[in-house]
Amino acid sequence: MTKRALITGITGQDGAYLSQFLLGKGYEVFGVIRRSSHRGVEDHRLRWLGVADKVTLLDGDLADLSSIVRIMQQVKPDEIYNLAAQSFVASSWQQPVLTANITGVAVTTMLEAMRIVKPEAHFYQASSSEMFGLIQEEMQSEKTPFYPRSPYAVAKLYGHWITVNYRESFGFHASSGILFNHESPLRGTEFVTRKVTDGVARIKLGKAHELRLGNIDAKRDWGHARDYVRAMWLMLQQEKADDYVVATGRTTTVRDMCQIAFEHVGLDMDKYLIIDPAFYRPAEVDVLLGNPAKAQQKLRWTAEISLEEMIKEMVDADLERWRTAVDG
Ligand code: NAP
Ligand code: F7E
Repeated sequence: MTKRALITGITGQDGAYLSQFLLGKGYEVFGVIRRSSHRGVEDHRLRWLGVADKVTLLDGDLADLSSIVRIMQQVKPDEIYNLAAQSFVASSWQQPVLTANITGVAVTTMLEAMRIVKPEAHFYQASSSEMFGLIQEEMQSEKTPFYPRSPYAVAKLYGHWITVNYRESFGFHASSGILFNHESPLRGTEFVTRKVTDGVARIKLGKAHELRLGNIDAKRDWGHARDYVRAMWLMLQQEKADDYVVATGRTTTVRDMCQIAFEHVGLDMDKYLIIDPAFYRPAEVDVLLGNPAKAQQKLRWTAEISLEEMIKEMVDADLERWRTAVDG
């Protein structure tokens, strides 16, 4: 029987890659799409991957339980991937209540809809390494205590624990993936990797003359979204639901990541990079480094794409976009 997957956040980076992955496994893929006055552009990532015509998009919003219940009744999914969120950490200080509602409380909306319609479905919650925040251990694993440092991270912590709670309260097959930063050519341009690769591409093509960044001493454990959506799927194929850290086990400064991008196009970073305090955060997560041992052992998952390969792929994709941009 063909398996049916429901993805919230299908129009985002991970939703697009996960759709492509699940379609490749023969799934029927459904996604929640929220109403926008910019109809026609929301599915640009799905189109970029060539899968927009192969998925079914259904109108709904995580702020609206009734829309989620109706979608759940229509789809009757075997697997539910809850990827929708206000996911930009910096914006979570500008819109803290919305972030709490969508990134946090709406996880309960998803779990309640599942409880009403399809309690036997397998559920994935997109938890985040941001929950470790002010790190309590040098390498963060499933056992490391959390210390969130932004309204986003606080909301994710709620989503994480309510997922654990429904698993323990109702026996739900509900897993939480504590994913470290993962990027791709489909990353939003507000996130630092894509801001860098897009900026480097524009500088190379003479369309920009500088790149303004905030704290370039921050360190992140960066992987590729294509690798990370595979880990999400693997979690839902296990006999028992559980929580997993998904990471590469390597951490790099923003400065060094930026250097890879500039070097790839033969430019001297120091000539273009400007430190702009406007991009500093009220509270910073200085360093993250994940320990993926459990995912490696139990899921047989490992990150396959290196930071260098990924940044080069992203720069090349941005060069191509700007070369062919009609208004560029
Ligand atoms: P993203 O590109 O920002 O995508 C977020 C998705 O959520 C978009 O499809 C967005 O729809 C949707 N969404 C936002 N508010 C919604 C609402 N009220 N109702 C329905 N949909 C809504 O994020 P991503 O990078 O793919 O990340 C996917 C998930 O993993 C997020 O939960 C994120 O917090 C989490 N995460 C990401 C990373 C990472 O490094 N990428 C790491 C750990 C965890 P629109 O297109 O309409 O805006
Ligand atoms: O920042 C520093 C910034 O916005 C990374 C989300 O997917 O991953 C992401 O959250 C670092 C921070 O990602 C700029 O201060 C310096 O230390 O790319 P980012 P993030 O905040 O780590 C986690 C795992 C998630 O769950 C989130 O959803 O880079 N930085 N200068 C900058 N960051 C940005 N955005 N822009 C700058 O100019």
